[in-house]
Amino acid sequence: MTKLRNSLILAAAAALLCVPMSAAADTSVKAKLVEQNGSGVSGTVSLTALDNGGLKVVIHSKGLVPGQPHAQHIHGSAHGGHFGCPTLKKNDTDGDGVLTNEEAAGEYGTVFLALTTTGGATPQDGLDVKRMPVADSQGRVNYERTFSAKIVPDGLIEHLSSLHIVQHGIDTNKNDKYDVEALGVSTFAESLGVPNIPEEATDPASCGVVQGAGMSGKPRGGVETGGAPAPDVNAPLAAAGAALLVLAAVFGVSAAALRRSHSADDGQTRT
Ligand SMILES: [Cu+2]
Repeated sequence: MTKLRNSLILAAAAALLCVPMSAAADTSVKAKLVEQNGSGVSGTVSLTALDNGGLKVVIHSKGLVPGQPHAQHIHGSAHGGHFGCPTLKKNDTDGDGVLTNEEAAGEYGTVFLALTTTGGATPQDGLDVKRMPVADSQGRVNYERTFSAKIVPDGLIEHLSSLHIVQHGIDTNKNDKYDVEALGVSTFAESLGVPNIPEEATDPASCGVVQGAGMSGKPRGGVETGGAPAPDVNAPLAAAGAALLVLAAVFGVSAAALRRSHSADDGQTRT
């Protein structure tokens, strides 16, 4: 009896503190974006679960590649798996000093919600760079969108405190664009049958873990984080194929140029 009453009191207290165990009131969590791949990107994210089932996402970030689209996603899992942000030390499995999307995905998990500017927001929309924010001439992205309850995937609100946000797109050779001369082609895109996408376009540029009130008492690098990725990690990759075609179309404008530089550059291309 006492136990039951205690949990009721805890539940009430949690509700008052806006811990996301109830959808009865707007709940806000924040994340701080930190650079990946030495991109110099930083920023803040706030995620607000609205009482109508929607989700408001606000991102302010800087240090991105000016004038370039940056694919951005909420990563995480409907099972509440605690994926975290990758590090070079832990996740650069080929030791080349650059974290590819494949190397990082084991850490940050699947695309849960694609942070597009309009339209759909499924993993399939995840690389549709035409609907991703473009950094301004100073490399800033200020993004705000409220996703309706219909768009927000099942399980996301429930796991609001164990999500993270990833922005993609880096410029390692500092020429203000994504090009294959820098890191070669994206093997991630290639594995989905889409050649000639610069790896720079898909490599992670920033990552931020939600600092949710509901997680404050728990260690962030729990058992789930340290373990193997959940079996569904690779499932959305196939689904991302369609979006990658869009990505290819966007970069297809200069496909001839890409091919030229690629073949001229074979000695330096990463393998
Ligand atoms: Cu992502």
